[in-house]
Amino acid sequence: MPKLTLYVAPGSCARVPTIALEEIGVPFATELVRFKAQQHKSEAYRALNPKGKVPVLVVDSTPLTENVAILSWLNSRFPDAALLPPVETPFAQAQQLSDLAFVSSTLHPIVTRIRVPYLFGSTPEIQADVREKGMTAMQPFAQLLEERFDKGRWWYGESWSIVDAYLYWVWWRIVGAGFPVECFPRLQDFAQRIERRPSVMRALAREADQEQMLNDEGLSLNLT
Ligand SMILES: N[C@@H](CCC(=O)N[C@@H](CS)C(=O)NCC(=O)O)C(=O)O
Repeated sequence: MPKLTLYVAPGSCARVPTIALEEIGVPFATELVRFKAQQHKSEAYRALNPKGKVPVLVVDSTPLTENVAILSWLNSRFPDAALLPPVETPFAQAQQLSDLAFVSSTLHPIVTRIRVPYLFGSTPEIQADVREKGMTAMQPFAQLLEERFDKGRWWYGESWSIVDAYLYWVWWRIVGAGFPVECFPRLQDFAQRIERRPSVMRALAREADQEQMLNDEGLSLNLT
């Protein structure tokens, strides 16, 4: 069994591989990255991930970055956990990669504009505009998800997958920013349903502990 260490920050997208690891049930350690102390920009952290972001999964002593890569590797290394529904062909595998990439490359950057608009503009006016444009850009995708969850419980119908975990994190981040939840009842149901999944509950409990640790150190960012 490889030694697994996941670098995390509470409220961040590191929640997704945390859920994946909880779902697999393999032993793993977490390392808390203190954003407020700029730990992710330190030389030591950049040696692990030159992009200065979480998550990083260290497998034995080798780091793997990017959610899509981490989730894909976990899925192929631990097939019994069925993080993605089993597929027969390379094309079907590419379709699953497309689904993960949709969340990572299309939705996640919109979340960033909504939640951290100061990365994209230096005046309050520009930041408000970036945030507003992010909210507008998210609308058709939320509608797409609403329709998808009208047809099935999860992204792949009856089969829960790690795509759901990633979508859940996106939803949780935008709801915390005032996205109009009331327009998307299926998505709300979906979020409540996934929050009852034991792996998700364990991942959220880990985050609560990490948040407590940051609070005690005066380094909480209070991400909701
Ligand atoms: N494409 C990367 C995105 C990672 C990312 O944006 N991580 C955020 C947290 S959700 C981060 O580390 N932000 C800190 C920063 O940019 O300063 C992935 O999927 O792993």
